[in-house]
Amino acid sequence: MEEKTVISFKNIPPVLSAEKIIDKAFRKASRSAKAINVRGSPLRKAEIREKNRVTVAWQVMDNELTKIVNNFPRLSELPRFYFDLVDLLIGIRKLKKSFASLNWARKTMKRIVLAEMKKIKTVKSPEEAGKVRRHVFGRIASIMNQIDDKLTFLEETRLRIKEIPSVKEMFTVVVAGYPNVGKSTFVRNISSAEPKVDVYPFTTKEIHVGHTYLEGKGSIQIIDTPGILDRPISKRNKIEKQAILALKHLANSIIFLLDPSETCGYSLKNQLHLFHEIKKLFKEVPLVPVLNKIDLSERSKVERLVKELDALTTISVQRKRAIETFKACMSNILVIKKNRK
Ligand SMILES: Nc1nc2c(ncn2[C@@H]2O[C@H](COP(=O)(O)OP(=O)(O)OP(=O)(O)O)[C@@H](O)[C@H]2O)c(=O)[nH]1
Ligand SMILES: [Mg+2]
Repeated sequence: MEEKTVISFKNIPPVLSAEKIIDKAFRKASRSAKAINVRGSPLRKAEIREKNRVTVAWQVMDNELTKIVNNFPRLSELPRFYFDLVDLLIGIRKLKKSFASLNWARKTMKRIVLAEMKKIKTVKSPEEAGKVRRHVFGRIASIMNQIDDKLTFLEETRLRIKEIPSVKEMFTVVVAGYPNVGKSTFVRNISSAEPKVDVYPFTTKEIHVGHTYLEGKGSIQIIDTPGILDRPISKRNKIEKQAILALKHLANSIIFLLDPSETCGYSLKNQLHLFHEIKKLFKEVPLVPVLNKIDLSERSKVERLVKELDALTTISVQRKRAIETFKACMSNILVIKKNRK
């Protein structure tokens, strides 16, 4: 499969506040009007200057709003994983509404400016021309202020989605399991990813992407996910749901980590129940159970589990040799069943 980056949200330029856009527009308009050299009566000069000032201010605002909308990736063109992730983290409906408000502001400003421009042509004195211009400025600034909350929301969105890692279109292994079972430690050990590891559950709050090279298979992508609890989807929090999205949209193969020692703070019974649920939910994707924290687990319990799950792999992620052995046989364990978009 061709290796290509599907999407990146990292380079969206900052979204300015209404106040900053208004400021920029009015300053540019003032500079532009001063720079034009007009001949004729004082009334004619005022008319041309004020018209120029209105046009420039309006165009700067219109441009800024157009740029904001265009700088965000088109929601309808987002691959499913990103679409669902943005929906989960931000809300697609709210985003669409914000873009619609920006478009509304552009249309309304245009209508106001075109109508008021006609008035400037009919003024009887330079003062009157200035008055019309100030009136237009007031109205377009008010439109901008009406969408300020949308601009703030879009800037917050930009900062949030900037953190979403780029997932490549290549063979992908998603590492999942209960919280605190050692997923991130495992991913750190087998790939280039460096997710945080800590003693408490839900240390990992979003997905992390790493890569590793496997003999015979080449470069593959490894994804660390937040822990998932064994409970109905409606009860799951946003952190757990991100793991479900990675499993649903990205996994060519799933490594399901179990902690028989239960030092993660969750019973093996619950972990196994989740394992079977995930197996049912994603039946088309090969699911590989891996037993971790063997150093802390009772031997007989581990042996029983190996038989029950047909789990070929038992590891203790801190023992480097076990990890090397695991990597060596990973190609055989991770059967490619299908490629995903
Ligand atoms: N003794 C022992 N400790 C381990 C092993 N694997 C992980 N740990 C420890 O278990 C704790 C949790 O490890 P993480 O890698 O953060 O677990 P996680 O599954 O990513 O946790 P969440 O991100 O919270 O879901 C850390 O203190 C690790 O050092 C292991 O094989 N043996
Ligand atoms: Mg983790």
